[in-house]
Amino acid sequence: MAGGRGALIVLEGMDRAGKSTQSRRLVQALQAAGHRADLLRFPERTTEIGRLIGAYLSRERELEDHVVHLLFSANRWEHVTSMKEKLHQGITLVVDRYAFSGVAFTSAKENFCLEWCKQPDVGLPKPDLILFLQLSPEEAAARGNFGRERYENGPFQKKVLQSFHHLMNEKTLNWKTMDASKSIEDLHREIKTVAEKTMQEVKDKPLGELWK
Ligand code: T5A
Ligand code: NA
Repeated sequence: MAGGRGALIVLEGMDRAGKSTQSRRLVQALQAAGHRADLLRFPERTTEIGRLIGAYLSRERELEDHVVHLLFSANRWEHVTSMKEKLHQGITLVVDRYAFSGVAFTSAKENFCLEWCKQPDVGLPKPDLILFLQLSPEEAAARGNFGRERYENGPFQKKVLQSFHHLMNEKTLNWKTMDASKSIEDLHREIKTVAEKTMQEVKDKPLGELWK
């Protein structure tokens, strides 16, 4: 393919770290610089599965913990065909949360191990870059709207952070930790620089499979 494939770039981090803000800014900046880039987010709440997840998160409905975990994973799998098509057409995908959130949140619950949590997402397109937006729970709580949805409480968030640290120790994945306490603009500039470098590096490399 002439221009090569697009990069799969994931933003992860604690709630309120600025993942959605930075994902949007990155896609806009890449497009403005003449790159082809699209924004994705998980959960993608517009599908049937996504609406069920949305109702669970807003506490409109209860679901058994294993069921919710598998639904979050299914919500990623239902987008895999279109993700692969876009990447192979040379479109870079910026993804607001991915399988790492899935594993970190469920494994923070009682009686869930990391290995069980990873299985449903094994084989998803493997990110070329995972940016972990780091922010202390105190700084996160000081940002808007914290505490309305399920999972948005301090003790649970601390367990989620521990799970993320376990996942970040895996050297087969390209994690980069970013200081999310910086201003939106400063953080954006840093993210754009690493993203463009990754896009250049992976364009002639095959797309990998996650945790395989
Ligand atoms: N989940 C998710 C699972 O359990 N399993 C899964 O598989 C997946 C994918 C929903 C929940 O689902 C869980 C994790 C979550 O609990 P969501 O819809 O992504 O996930 O959550 P949201 O509530 O939409 O987003 P977050 O709380 O994670 O926030 P963001 O996206 O990190 O932060 P953002 O950009 O919305 O910013 C938050 C606020 O801070 C300000 C913004 O203006 C905004 O007001 N802000 C800054 N302020 C100062 N300095 C900066 N640098 C700032 N950047 C942003
Ligand atoms: Na978000």
